[in-house]
Amino acid sequence: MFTNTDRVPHRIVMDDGSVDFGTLQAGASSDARTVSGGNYHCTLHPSMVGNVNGTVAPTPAPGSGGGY
Ligand SMILES: [Cu+2]
Repeated sequence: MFTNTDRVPHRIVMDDGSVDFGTLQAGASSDARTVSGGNYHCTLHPSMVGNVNGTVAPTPAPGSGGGY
């Protein structure tokens, strides 16, 4: 899910075209979508790019002993 905290609309699309989050107006949030990971860009601002690594949350290695 993306939330647009900017003052202008953005439209996030996965580079492979698998998911289009649609145009998000300022302050709007997209629907929650499942993505397999990869790069994305903003179709309205092609220089805006990013990456989704597909990892939901980091998990400590078993037995690492670091803990919290
Ligand atoms: Cu944009």
